[in-house]
Amino acid sequence: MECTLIGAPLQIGAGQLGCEMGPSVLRIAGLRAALEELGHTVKDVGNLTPRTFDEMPHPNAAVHHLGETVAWVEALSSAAYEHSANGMPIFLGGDHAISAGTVPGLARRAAELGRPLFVLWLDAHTDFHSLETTASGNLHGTPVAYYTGQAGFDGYFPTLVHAVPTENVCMIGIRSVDSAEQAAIKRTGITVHDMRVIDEHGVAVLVRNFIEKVKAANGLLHVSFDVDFLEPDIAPAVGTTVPGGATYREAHLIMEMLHDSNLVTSLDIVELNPFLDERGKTAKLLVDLVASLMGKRVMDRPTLAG
Ligand code: NNH
Ligand code: MN
Ligand code: MN
Ligand code: MN
Repeated sequence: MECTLIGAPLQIGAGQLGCEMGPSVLRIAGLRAALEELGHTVKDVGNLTPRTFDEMPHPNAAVHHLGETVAWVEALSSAAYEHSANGMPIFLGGDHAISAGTVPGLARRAAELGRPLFVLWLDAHTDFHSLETTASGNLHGTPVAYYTGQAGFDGYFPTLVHAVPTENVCMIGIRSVDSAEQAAIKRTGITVHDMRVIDEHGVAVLVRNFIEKVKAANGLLHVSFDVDFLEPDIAPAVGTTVPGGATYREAHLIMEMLHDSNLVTSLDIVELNPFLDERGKTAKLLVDLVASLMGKRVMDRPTLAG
């Protein structure tokens, strides 16, 4: 498969600086070599840069860096559309606000292909705030509300042409939800598997059910991987660690099952803050997880996920 690496060094969507270094450190940790070892061809198009922007005020005074975020969303949406024409785009974040650009660009591609886009959101958080409800004002907490077409972005974020139906979004790993998000998400078709659901059922059945749904609809599948999905002990390099995250094997199993499904067409790796890492350990784990998603396995075995 042809993989395209697209760096998106956006950091002001998060509450702490440092995600700007994410793309560089994912490259330094050996992402290209890991993919090539699996037989993929890799094209690294370098890092995106947004157009010049003016800062945009918002009635919610907590909201910050809105103008800069909007410029990135535009650049990312175009890049996602362009680089999804063939092969597999892998977006190297950057904070999670990048998904407010990547997902709409991919949704435009899906619409052109006449296929529905599905999103697997691996995260401790639901990122379902509108510009009105966010209390932190950190725009990495808003992408899902935006790309599913919820109210409260008009006149600020680019007009959304291809919203992802909420029924096509599945979240796994959730363990920190603000009350406004909780209230809003309940009114949607989003599948939210919090850690309790993982504890009770295991990740395999959750992933298998979603894979079946995507397969039945002949969908494209975008995976958005927030570092804080993982247990902080194994992945400390993120500004918003929440205890009780996915274990090493749970994360690998999800990636391995997704690989076997043959459905994944694009990927975001977001929220890596190398300033907080311990000798590159989080970055190396992320490279290993991408390798599992792209076909690395311990032993050849019959496919169970299909
Ligand atoms: N819900 C919180 C906020 O909006 C936290 C969001 N932080 C994240 N999301 N890291 O993945 O500020
Ligand atoms: Mn997130
Ligand atoms: Mn169109
Ligand atoms: Mn998160």
